[in-house]
Amino acid sequence: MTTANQDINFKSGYVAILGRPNTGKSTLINKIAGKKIAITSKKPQTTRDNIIGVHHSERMQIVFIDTPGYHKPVKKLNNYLVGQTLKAVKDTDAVLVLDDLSTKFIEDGYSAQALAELASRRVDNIIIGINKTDLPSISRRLDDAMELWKKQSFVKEVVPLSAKTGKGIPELLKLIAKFLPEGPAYFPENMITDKPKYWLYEEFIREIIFEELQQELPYSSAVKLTGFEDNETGLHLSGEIFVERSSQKGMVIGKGGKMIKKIGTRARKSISKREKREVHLALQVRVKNKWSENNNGLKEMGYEQ
Ligand SMILES: Nc1nc2c(ncn2[C@@H]2O[C@H](COP(=O)(O)OP(=O)(O)O)[C@@H](O)[C@H]2O)c(=O)[nH]1
Ligand SMILES: [Mg+2]
Repeated sequence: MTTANQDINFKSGYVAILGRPNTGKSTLINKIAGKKIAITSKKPQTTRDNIIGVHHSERMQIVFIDTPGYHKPVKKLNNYLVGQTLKAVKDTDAVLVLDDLSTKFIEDGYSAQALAELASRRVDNIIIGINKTDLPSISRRLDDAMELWKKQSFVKEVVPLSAKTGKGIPELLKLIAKFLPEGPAYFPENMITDKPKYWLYEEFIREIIFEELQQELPYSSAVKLTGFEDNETGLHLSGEIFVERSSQKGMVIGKGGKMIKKIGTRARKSISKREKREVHLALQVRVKNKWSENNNGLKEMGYEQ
């Protein structure tokens, strides 16, 4: 008996998604995986780990890796994010560099172009995805941008995309197939990510923190799930939000506990929507002095190199 996966023509491989912060990498991997596995936000540097999202089809399997994005390291945490991004590029069959044409001023020198060049030193197959083409401001400039990218010798393909609407994704998958070797599937068909459920829930809570809190606070926050019980009355979760200073703790809790209540309610609804079931969530706020600035702090929050 043969299954699709044992078919000699079956193809499989890894594709890392690289790009400046906010170009839509996490939005794209969610669309490809068909379910929310990576959190997204209007704020840059939301993603902190490499996240695998698997595309399954009858003839191939593509394992995409969402990365935190390349940017100038300022704190230890930024160092970690950049390290994760570079790690993802290793041993991949192709790299997809997302460009959203929106960054006019590159303060740290890493334009989409510089990133693509950096990746091309490690991987032969560089694909450029021009994302957010659903926005008129971008679609207007699409032809010119594609022309420019195609002139680059290290670029194999250029594809217009909208991670938001899904436009261009079938074409992208087809292009990638050309670069994949024949081989068996790496992941079983029902598996769309490598991350465990508790990790996803921590991330869903962190996403709300990015939406509700301003300035440095989201970047100083980490979430740890401390309780996880699954029974007939629903999912019972408890977690801790870590910040770096006691003044920040006050802001996360808010006047009369208003803010922490809001975060808890929104996170509960978001997890409940994904799991399509009742969720109970209890949150506490704790201070871990300057955790994002030293190796021990990072390790404690689960960000280990
Ligand atoms: N209009 C539009 N917005 C997008 C698209 N892809 C992502 N975004 C938005 O861009 C922001 C950053 O997206 P995210 O996936 O978090 O970017 P990442 O930092 O590269 O992972 C979010 O507000 C997304 O909703 C797209 O195709 N079209
Ligand atoms: Mg992201």
